[in-house]
Amino acid sequence: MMDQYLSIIKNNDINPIDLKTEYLVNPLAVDVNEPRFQWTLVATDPLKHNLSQKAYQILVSNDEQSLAKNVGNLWDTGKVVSDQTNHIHYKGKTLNAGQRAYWKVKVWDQEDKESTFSTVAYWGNALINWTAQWIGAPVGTQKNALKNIDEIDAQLVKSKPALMPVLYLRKHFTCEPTIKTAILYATAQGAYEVLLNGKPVADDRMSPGWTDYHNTIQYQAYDVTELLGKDNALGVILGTGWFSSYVGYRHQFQLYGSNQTALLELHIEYHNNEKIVIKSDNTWKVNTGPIIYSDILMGELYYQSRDIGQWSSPAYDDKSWLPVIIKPIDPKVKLVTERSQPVRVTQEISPKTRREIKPGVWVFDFEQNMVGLVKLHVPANSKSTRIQLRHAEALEKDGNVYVKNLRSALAIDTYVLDGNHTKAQDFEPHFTYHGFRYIEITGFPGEPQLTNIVGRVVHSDTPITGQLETSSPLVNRLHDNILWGQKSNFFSVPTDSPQRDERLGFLGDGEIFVHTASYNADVSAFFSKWMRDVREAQSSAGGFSNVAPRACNVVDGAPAWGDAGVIVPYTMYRQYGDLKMIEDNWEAMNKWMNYIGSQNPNYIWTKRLNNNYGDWLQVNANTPKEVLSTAYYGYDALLMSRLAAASNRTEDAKKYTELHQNIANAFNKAFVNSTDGHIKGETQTVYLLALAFEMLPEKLRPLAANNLAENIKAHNWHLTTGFIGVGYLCPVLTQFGHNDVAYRLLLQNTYPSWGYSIANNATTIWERWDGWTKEKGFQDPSMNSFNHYSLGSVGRWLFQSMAGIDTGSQRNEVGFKHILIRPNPGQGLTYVNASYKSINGRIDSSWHTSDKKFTLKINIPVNTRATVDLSFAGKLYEVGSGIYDYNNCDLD
Ligand code: RAM
Repeated sequence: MMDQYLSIIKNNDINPIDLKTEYLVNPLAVDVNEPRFQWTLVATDPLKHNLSQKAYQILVSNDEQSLAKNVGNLWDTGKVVSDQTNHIHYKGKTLNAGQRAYWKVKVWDQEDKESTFSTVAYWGNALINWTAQWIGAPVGTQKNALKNIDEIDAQLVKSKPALMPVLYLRKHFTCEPTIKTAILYATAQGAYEVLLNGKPVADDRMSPGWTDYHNTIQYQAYDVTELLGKDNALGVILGTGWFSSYVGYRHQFQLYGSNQTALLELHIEYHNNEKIVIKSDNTWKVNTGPIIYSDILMGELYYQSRDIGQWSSPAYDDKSWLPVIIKPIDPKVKLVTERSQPVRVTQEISPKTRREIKPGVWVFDFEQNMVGLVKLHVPANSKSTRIQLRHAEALEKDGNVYVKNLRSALAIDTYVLDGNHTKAQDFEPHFTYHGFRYIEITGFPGEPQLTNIVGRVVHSDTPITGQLETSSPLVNRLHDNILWGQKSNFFSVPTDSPQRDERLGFLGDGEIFVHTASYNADVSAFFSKWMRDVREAQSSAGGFSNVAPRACNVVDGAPAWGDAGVIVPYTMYRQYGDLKMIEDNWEAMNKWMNYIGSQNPNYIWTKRLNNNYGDWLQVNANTPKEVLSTAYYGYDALLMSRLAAASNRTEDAKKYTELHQNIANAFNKAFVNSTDGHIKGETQTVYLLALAFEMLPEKLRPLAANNLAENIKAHNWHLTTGFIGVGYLCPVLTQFGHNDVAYRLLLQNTYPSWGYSIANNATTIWERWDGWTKEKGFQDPSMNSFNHYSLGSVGRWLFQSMAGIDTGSQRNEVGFKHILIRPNPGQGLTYVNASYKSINGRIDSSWHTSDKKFTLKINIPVNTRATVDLSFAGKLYEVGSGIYDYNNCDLD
């Protein structure tokens, strides 16, 4: 039997793995029509070349048993001759609400040899008709729980009305022991965690995630089959979350409402196919407990004396609890399935050093700026005490934590212990998160040791896809810092900062970083979710917003900010081959184009500039705002023409190509010297945008590129770009013949440069080039985040141009189906090892140089082809899958 199995494996060349549905691994609730399937292929023998998929067969069944017998009772595609491995739409029988479907795939290789079937994947259909009711606490319950707290806490909650006790909701119920499946659907106006019989049903945090709760609320689905018994209790911990915490800046709170509520339906199916539903309704009970508040920006306050014991176990006596209040579902608010990976703890970091800076005040250093929370381990028999943790990104000169740049975010977690515990205990906050590298602890019983705390890294759990290592410690640290910036700020939405009061989904930051983000991690689902937020935030006139969800900063989007509405879908199409992205956003993108076009008939974008930020946070190099805005308008038109062509909108493709041309003509006339290619403003950014966005006639491009290089030289090989120009800096220099200048900037370590922050111990990307300087110390704390990803948008160049891993960007070459390997070695680096797990499989590219010779080793995934462009050595190859070596190519 075993031999036979092995011979099947050996007999064919490729096997499908990593099955996903709508970009996710086994999502339990999906509400798109015709969800899309994907897999990747691996070679049985990694040394073989030119392997591809000739055909596939997908089977979908409503139960695992049928599928095990190779019966697809919902869909059997039969053998489909196609090399497609992703974005394959389900076209089988319609699923019922909540129904689960199992699927697997087998493939035929280039010689028509058949693989075995893959392992089984599944997805659950959305819960279409909710019948539960929102449940919460009677008026006054939370206020009452604020009585009799310590004076210091009473003062705080008085001055900050959004600080509200967390609610505990519970329901006791019984069921038969013959359970086949049990799926819990849950959400909240607030943030929630569910326990079933005392055990958490999942490890996600801050669910249901951030959306514009006025219009759309995500719900989660959890398989709780294993947790159910005969006698059960469901328990919900319900905090304020984005719904009613302090959110954004200017002390804003309760943006969506002041009363937190939860909504749940537990669908249980017995083996005899009978179904019961336990749902949130007026039979539930509610109480407050030990968490006095848990606020996104302010932190958590915990009173152990108010512990309510095993409150979510079935046997718990809830006689003293209050009946809940109920609220019907508002049909105007859409309940949608969670579109992306949830926020989770992804890593734990121990502090590296500790110092007692004053008697009883300890500062711990994690040596890594991060996002998340601290778990505190308190030894047994500790006396009653009040332990306070303050979070900070930096230290003052005297060793105290520097918290001024947090603005009004307190970022303090406090545990008031009752001293009655003979066992050691762990504490961590629930519905808050902090951006920090340092912790200040006061009130710890005895001397806190390094082992008493651990940093837990929390963010949207997008799978890491990029690996990069080079001969330069500076570049390695830069890559790490960029990745940390991404992890720290991809928190349900792509935020600008994780530590101060703000943490908003700025579109400008998103558009400039999205390409880099897509190399570092699989952000296909994450940006699918965010584009829904972006569309929802679009004004009726067609203006994309400055931030999405549109909260706190409610104006329409500025140039380079609003344009994210076009640039993000384009980047998703380019990186993942996602045509649905185009369909989902086409109308909104068109509206945006008309929003600009209708008021700027001369093609120079001077009206509807909104908060025009220009090249935000540049270094003494003000890019004229109309040059920047018009260049972006031109770029939008260019991308729209490509998206139209990709989606067979021939007329639109023509229209937008013409529009791009008209804008470019107007741009040249208004801003460009047609003999020497000088551009109004004379900043690095004006050249970068004009070149990157194809605004200049061919003959002016080399001249403009020289002007750019001259400008950099005149700044003694330093950049002067802000958030916007920086994204195009290295890519444009490399593309237009100044790769050497790109490397000079990359490896620069005096101000302003990436290296300067690294020389000053940065472990994340700073918001400003001068966040801290030797001469001036900290920048103005009113806007000085040390964990912002925008200036890290050079990350894509590290993969795309330095390591040379890119997708062919012609039509049908998107999504790394046809790969472009085009490494650009440069002075100062002797080797680069990189890999990228694309939607079409993992690509490796490693090169090293010695004695003016260049050696490259690549691995091209099954079912793709690559152009290997070593133009600098006069070489060009077309290859299929497999490992290839190109040894000792001449560098000069
Ligand atoms: C600040 C931040 C943010 C940026 C806006 C314009 O709030 O730097 O990242 O997008 O300004």
